[in-house]
Amino acid sequence: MQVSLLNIRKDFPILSRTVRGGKPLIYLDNAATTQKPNHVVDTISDYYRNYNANTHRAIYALAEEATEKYESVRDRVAKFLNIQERSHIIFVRGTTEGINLVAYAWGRPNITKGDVIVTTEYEHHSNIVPWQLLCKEKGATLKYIPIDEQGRLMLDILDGYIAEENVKMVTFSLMSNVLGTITNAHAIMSKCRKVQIPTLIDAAQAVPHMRVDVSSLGCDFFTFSGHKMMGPTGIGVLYATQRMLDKMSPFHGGGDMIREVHKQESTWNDLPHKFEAGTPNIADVIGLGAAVDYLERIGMDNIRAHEMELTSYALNRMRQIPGITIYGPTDIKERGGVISFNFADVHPHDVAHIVDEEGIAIRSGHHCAQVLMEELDVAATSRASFYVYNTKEEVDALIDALQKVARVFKLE
Ligand code: 7TS
Repeated sequence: MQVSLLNIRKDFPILSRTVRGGKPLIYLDNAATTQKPNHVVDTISDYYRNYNANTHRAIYALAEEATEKYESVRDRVAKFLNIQERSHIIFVRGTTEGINLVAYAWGRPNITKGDVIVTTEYEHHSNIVPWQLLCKEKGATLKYIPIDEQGRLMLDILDGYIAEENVKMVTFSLMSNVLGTITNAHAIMSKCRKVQIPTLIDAAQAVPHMRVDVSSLGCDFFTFSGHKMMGPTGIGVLYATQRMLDKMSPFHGGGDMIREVHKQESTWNDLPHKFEAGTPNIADVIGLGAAVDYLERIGMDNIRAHEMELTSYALNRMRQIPGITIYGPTDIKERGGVISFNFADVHPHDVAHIVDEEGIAIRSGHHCAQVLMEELDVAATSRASFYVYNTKEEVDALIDALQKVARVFKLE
């Protein structure tokens, strides 16, 4: 890797702290949220300290500066993801709000009784529950693309759904937050494009870890969260195409999203403001811009290369541990830096607890993917997830801790 890992780690003071009586923190829960570099934290505090003002309203200097900085993030996000039209980028609270916005503002006017919405068995709850709510209200049906034994989508099933002709939306995550599977998005997109089915991509786990080109994907909706890519919490992005935006009603009503308001009716502001009601999350949009700049400086291809190296090293070592079951694809090219695993009958919380005693943060639970847990026939898994600031030495420490789990529970 060309980028110096040591230099990157220096940008994250939290990575030098200790926990549990002096153990160096080893943070391996990056699929839940990532740590923030100084550049992001400083950029946010610079806004509050030096040019705090509301956006899009006043003409004084401070307000102009805040508006300009806020709007410049739209341009940087557009460039980062190769999106042609900046006004198609809507700032939302995160992936969850992005999907809910689509299910509400697009779904309610466009879905009717008998329609079918297709999602996948490895979705996060945020790409299942909003569609369940919509289907229940409209009398539509939610169908699932199943996974094979390596946790990859069985796309021939999608062909069968599409052949039935009433599919009105296909939605999927670009990378599973549990299995790490990278979805073959181009294959899904080409199936859907042929018959003009709208598509939504949940890119919460993909945008932080690899180069993503939204124009080449050609999806109708695309959403992700800032906090999983070194940015602040409470901010994310929803991108939508013009053909979808034309068919959408407002999501929230209030200030900034209107052109004119009269006693009985109102007209709507231009895009994207029509979908950004109220005072936006100005500081965190600006913080997201700083995260994009930081990631671009490291280079998305370098991040992906580092995570592939780390994940393949971790997988090879983990496979030697007695009693372990590892989920997801075996080919490193088909997976990101997320490894879910179980130890025979040991509860994942016990695993996470033993690992935590060594200062290592991993997650245990259903990971907001209970449909997937049912398919795997488990209640929960343990999960380690990496980012560009993690090291081989940290993986070694994880392996030592997992070997301790095997010893404690006398696994062969
Ligand atoms: N989609 C995927 C694929 C996710 O992994 C997550 C969060 C979300 C959507 C929701 O994102 P939010 O920012 O709106 O909350 N995933 C996880 C996780 O794996 N552990 O904690 C949160």
